[in-house]
Amino acid sequence: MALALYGHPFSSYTQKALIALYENGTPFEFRCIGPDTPEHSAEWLRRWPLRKFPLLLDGEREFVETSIIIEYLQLAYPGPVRLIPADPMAALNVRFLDRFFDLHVMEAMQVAVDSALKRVPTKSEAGLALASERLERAYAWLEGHLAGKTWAAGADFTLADCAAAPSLFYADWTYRIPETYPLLRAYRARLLARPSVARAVDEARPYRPLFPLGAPDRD
Ligand SMILES: N[C@@H](CCC(=O)N[C@@H](CS)C(=O)NCC(=O)O)C(=O)O
Repeated sequence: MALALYGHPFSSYTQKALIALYENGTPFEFRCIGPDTPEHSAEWLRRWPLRKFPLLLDGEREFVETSIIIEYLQLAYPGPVRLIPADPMAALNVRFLDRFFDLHVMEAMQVAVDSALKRVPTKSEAGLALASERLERAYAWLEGHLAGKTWAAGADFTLADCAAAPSLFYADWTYRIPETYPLLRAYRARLLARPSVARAVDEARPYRPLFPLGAPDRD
């Protein structure tokens, strides 16, 4: 098998890449980075000493950064679901939305997680407050943006939705999407019902106790 993905099922960015692979039924081997498979951790770190996963391996060629991984999949392993539109202006919009979810949803949520794990010199309560403030701004923008859309960029499921699914999943656990944002809540529910996303969420289910803020008893 040519493709291998190094990552962890509970990791939001690993899920982003998994969703893209599942969308097109692209064959690959999953190499879990964890205590039971030190050989995978060693190989991942040898190939990417910056210590961020996932990492995609295609033969001897490696790719990191999930947006780049998904761009590569679209180029080298295109399938029925076109994750980056062919039209350059439509593609630009998808790339913008992908950045929005990574930078303003995933990273905002990460502030709370990092403070809870004591990875940054911010107390847990302050980290959660800061994350909630940033997420509230992102949610408000998304509520306006999603009017009349099925998926993040419109009618088609794209790279932006691969980024949206795990970021909104964990963001909602961190700072629940208020009922005043019904379009955003419905979009998150639509993502969860999508088979590629449902599969990634199911595979991560056994690891929920790892969520540093305490996982709620719901998806
Ligand atoms: N921008 C990167 C972010 C990757 C990332 O932050 N991955 C997390 C796992 S979800 C990670 O490697 N965390 C390990 C660490 O920060 O030590 C991407 O899109 O791939």
